Amino acid sequence: MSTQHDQIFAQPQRVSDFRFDDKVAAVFPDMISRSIPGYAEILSTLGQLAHRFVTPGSKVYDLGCSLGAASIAMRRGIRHDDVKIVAIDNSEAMIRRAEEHLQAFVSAVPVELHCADIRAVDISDASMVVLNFTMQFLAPEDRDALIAKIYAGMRPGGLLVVSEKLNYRQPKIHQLLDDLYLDFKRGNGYSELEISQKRTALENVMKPDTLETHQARFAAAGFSESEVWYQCYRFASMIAIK
Ligand code: GEK
Repeated sequence: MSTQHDQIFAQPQRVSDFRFDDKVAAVFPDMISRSIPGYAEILSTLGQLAHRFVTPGSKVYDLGCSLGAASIAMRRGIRHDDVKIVAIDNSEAMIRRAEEHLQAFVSAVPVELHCADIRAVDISDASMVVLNFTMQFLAPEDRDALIAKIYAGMRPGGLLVVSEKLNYRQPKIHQLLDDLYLDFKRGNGYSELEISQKRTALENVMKPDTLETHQARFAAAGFSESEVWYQCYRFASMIAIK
């Protein structure tokens, strides 16, 4: 699968709100791997977690699947042939390309792709649910209901993985971890102009929560245990067990 270099914000432009359109979908693998520390490690751990948590005859959900990278990673770990992965994204450009990505890898585990809003889909009989950097794009007031719906649709003992960009409660810590994150982006070849224009584009679109908010939400939904398993600068991946 050819991957184009992300140059979307390289030239000065009148910046509008970020959208997951065709232009973004075309450069997405390059964009996400240069923008999220630990993205590759998080994906490979999703495979390990799928190996341990996905049970026979159950469903696995990849919510906000983009090009299907998490589904591809989980497929590698799943040990049962009567499992189905349901991968959902509301960007048509992403879903179209996800189809091609998934076909490029052979697997016995079927992946059903849907172009839909994750707030509107049914979740049932799930042994594993993944929100890999998706919930941050939902309106904050919709997040509690989404996690509660996921909990209700999961089998006991099932695993929820939520990876997100974070805000920190303490201002000096927040500033420091943000600065370190910007250094990470510079180190991956993004210019100051690209960094600042992308930031402006995301301002109204991506609203990070604090870790405390995430933890309280998992507990309120009924998850018996939750923890951060990966954290770097402004990013974390969390697990919650029903
Ligand atoms: C990965 N998980 O590579 N309903 C469905 N999809 C949505 C919604 C919604 N309400 N809101 C946003 N999306 C992927 C990466 S990217 C993360 C996920 C990022 C989709 C949106 O279209 C986009 O494809 C995805 O969530 C977020 O593991 O770009 O930082």
